[in-house]
Amino acid sequence: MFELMDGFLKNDPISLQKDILHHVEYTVARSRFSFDDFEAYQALSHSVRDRLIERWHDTQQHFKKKDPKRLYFLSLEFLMGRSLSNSVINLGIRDQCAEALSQLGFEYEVLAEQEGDAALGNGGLARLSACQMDSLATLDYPAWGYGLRYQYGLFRQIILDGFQLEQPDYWLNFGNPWEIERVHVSYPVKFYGNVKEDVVNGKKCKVWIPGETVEAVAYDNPIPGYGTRNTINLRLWAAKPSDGYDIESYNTGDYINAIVNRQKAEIISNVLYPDDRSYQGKELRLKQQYFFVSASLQDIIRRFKDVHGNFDDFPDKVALQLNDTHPSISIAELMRVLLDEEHLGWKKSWNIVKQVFSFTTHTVLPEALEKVPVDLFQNVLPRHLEIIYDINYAFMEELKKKIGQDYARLARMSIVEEGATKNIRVANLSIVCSHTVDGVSRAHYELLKTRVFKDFYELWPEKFQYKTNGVTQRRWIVVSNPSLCALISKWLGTDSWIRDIDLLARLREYASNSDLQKEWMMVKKINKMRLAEYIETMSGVKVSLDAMFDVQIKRIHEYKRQLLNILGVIHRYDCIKNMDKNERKKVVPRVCIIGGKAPPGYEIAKKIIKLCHAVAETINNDDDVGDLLKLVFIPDYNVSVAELVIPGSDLSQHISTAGHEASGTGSMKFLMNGCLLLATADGSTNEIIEEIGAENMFIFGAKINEVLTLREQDSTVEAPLHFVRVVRMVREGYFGFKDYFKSLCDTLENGKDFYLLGSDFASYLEAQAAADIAYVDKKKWNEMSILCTAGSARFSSDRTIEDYAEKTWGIKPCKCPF
Ligand code: 26Q
Repeated sequence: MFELMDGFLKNDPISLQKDILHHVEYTVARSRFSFDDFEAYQALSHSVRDRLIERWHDTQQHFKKKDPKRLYFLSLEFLMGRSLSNSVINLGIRDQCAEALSQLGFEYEVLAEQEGDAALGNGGLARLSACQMDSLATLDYPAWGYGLRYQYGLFRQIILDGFQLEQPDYWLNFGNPWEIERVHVSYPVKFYGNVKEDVVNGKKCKVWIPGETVEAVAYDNPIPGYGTRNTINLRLWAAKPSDGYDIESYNTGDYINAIVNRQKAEIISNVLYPDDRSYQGKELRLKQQYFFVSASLQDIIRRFKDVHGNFDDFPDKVALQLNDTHPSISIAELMRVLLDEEHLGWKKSWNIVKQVFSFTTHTVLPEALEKVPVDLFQNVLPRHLEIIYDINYAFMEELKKKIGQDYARLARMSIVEEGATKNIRVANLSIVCSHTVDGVSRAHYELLKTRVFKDFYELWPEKFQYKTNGVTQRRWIVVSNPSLCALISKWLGTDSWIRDIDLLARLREYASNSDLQKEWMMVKKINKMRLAEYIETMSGVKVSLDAMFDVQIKRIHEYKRQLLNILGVIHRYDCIKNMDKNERKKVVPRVCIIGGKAPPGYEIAKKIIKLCHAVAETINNDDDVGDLLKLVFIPDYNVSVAELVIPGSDLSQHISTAGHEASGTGSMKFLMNGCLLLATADGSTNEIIEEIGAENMFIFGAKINEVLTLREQDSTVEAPLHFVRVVRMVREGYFGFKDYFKSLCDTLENGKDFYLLGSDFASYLEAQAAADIAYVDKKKWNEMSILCTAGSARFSSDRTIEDYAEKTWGIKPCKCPF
C-alpha cells in the first residue's frame, strides 16, 4: 500500500493520499468512503508519524554508529502544544499534505485544529524546553529529552461568571498518535525501605533495601528537525505497577484489594503539579522527581554500557542538563549507582558526577528555591539522603579550608538547612555538584551573582554563566504566521532564515520601503481578522480591526502585574468618559486583551482574573464608549491559543516589576511577529533594547537597582492621584463585587504595594500614551514593526542551543545522512 522512495515513504500528494486512506481504513478503522474531520486528522497524523519513525530510526542508528557525546536534557515539564502542524513544517510536507487532503474533500487547516495541546508543563520553563528540543533536532545535535508522561496535563481554565474554575486535562482521552509506547523499555524504580551495611569483594559498602517498586514504561515522542533528516527523541515515563508491587496483599489472599492497591502505583505519573513556587515538600512531588530521574539514568547508563566496558569515558560521552532543580535528585542517584551498584568508590564516583551535570536556574527569588524536608527524604529515599549528607560533609570541609570559620556563611551555603524543620536545599546541591550554573538572561545572571547565589559566585566565579533564552522561529513564525513567513522569504529572496536566523537582520534595509510596509500591514490585518473572529466566538465581543490590539498573555502572577494593566484600562476608560466629542475624535481605539491561568491555590491571582471580567463587563456594555475601548479576557490560554493571538497583536505588554522576571520568552515571540513591546527593563528586555533600540519600544518603570530603595520608601511616598483614583473606583464598587475586591485593593495601599504598581503607574501611562501617538503614524509604526522582526535573530533558541553546546555541554552536531 505505501509508496516507497529509495526505501523511504514518498512525500508527493498521491502517495500521501494513499497512506491517509490506508490509515483511515486500517488504523482508525473507518470506511474510506465516510470519515469525518477528526478521523481524517487521525489518519493524516499516522501518515506523518510513519515518516517521523523512519527518520527517528535512521537518526538513532547513526548516533549509535558514531557514538558521539550525547546531551540528556532532564525536565519535569515540556509544553509541546500541537504536533501535526509542527511536524509537517519540519518535514517540509505541508503543501503536499494540503493537496492530498483537498482532493479528498478536507481542508488541512481545519484538520490541524482538531488536535488538542500536549500541555505537560506550566509556562515559560516548559515551553522553553519544547523550543530547545526543536533547535537541538534542527541543529543535528545528538540529544535526548527525558520527562514524565502525565495523564493529566496542566488544568483547563473555565471561566464561570468571571471566576476561574479548574478542570482536569485528560489529554489522552482521544488517543495520542504522536507517541510510541515501548512496552519492552521499562525499568524498576524503588522507594522507601532502609539502608544496610554489607561487604562486597572484601570491601564495606551500603545496600539499600527498598520497600516499594514501581515500573517506569517508556513512551517515545519523535522530534523532527527542520531541513534535516535528524529526528531526536523525547522519552517520557509512565508509572505502572511492577510484578513485585504489594506482594503482601496477594499472599494474604485479598485478591481484589491487591489489584486495587497495584493500581495505586500509577498515581506517580498521574498529574502535573501546577506551578506554585511556594508549594513545597510534598511526597508525591518528590516521588515524581525521583521516578523520572531513576528511569532516565538507568536508560542512559544501559546505552552507555552497551558500548563501553567501564566508566572512564562516561564524562566524555554523557552530558546531563538539569532544567531547574526539579531533576536534581539525579545527582544523588548517579552517585548511588556508581557507589553501590558499580562499586567505583567515592573518589572515582564523585569525579565522574562533578563532570557531567550542568544546571540552569529559572528563578529570581531566593524564597522560591526548592527545599525538601529531611524527614520526607529519609522516608522516601533513605540512601540518597545519606549520600547528600556525605557530599555536604566533603563540601563543608573544603569550604572551611577556603573561608575559615565564617559560620554564618557556612550555614548559608550548606546543602542542609538547619532549623525547626531540617531541609535539603536542592539548589545548593545542584550548584555544588554541577560544573556549570546558567542563568537565563544577562540581568538574571547579574542577580545570581550579586544576590541569589552570591556566596557561591564568590567561591566559584568560573562556574557561573548565562545563556539568554530563545524561542524557535519554526513554531513561532513558520507554523503560526504563514503569511508573514511567506512575506519575509519573498523580501529576503530566500527561506534560509528558517534555519539561519541571522539572515532576518537583512530586513532592516527595507524597513522604510513603502511596498514592504503595505504588504506587512496586510499580513497584520489578516492575522487581526483571525483573532477578532476568535474573540467574538470566545467572548461575544465584537472588536474593530482599526483599533490597536494590545495584548498581555502569560501566567497570572502579582509580579507580572496584570493588575497594573487593568488599572491602566480603568484609567483610559475614565479619561474617555470625561472627554467631549472633539477630544474623543483624537482617541486611538484599543482592544485590550488579557489571557492566562492563575495557579489554583493563588487567591490574589484569581481575584485579578475576576477584576478583569468585571471591568470588561462595564466597559464593553457602555455604548457611550463603543469601539474606543474594549477589554477581553481570553480563556484557557495555552500554546495553540498563543499561536493565534501573537501574530494578530499590535502591542504586547511585559511589565513585571524589575528584578522579578528571570528572562521572559513571550516577548521574543511577539518581537518575531513584528509586534511592538511595552515593557519594563526586566529579564531579557534589556537585551531586546540592545538589539532594536529603545526608540523602537515603549520602556517604562523603575530599573532593577532602584526597586529595593523604592520599596523602602513606599510607605512614606504618596501614590500619584490617578492611581489613587482608579484603585478607589475598584474599592468603592464601581465594577461591583466590592467586598470580594477589598483584599486585592489592600495589596496596593498603605505601604503594602510590594510590586510597586503605584510608583510605576505614571511612567506606565506615559509609555501607553507614547504607543498611542506612534500608532497614529502608520508609516512610522510599520517601520518599527519591521525592525522588531529584523532585530529578533538573537532571540532564536538556535542561538541559545549553539551556545550551550559549545560552552556548557561540549557536544558537536552529528548529522544523519539523507
Ligand atoms: C515547584 C514546586 C512544586 C510544584 C511546582 C513547582 C514549579 C513548577 C514550574 C516551580 C516553577 C515552575 C516554572 C517556572 C518557570 O516557568 N520559570 C520561568 O522560566 C522561563 C524560562 O527560563 C523564564 O523566561 C521566566 O522568566 C521564568 O519565570
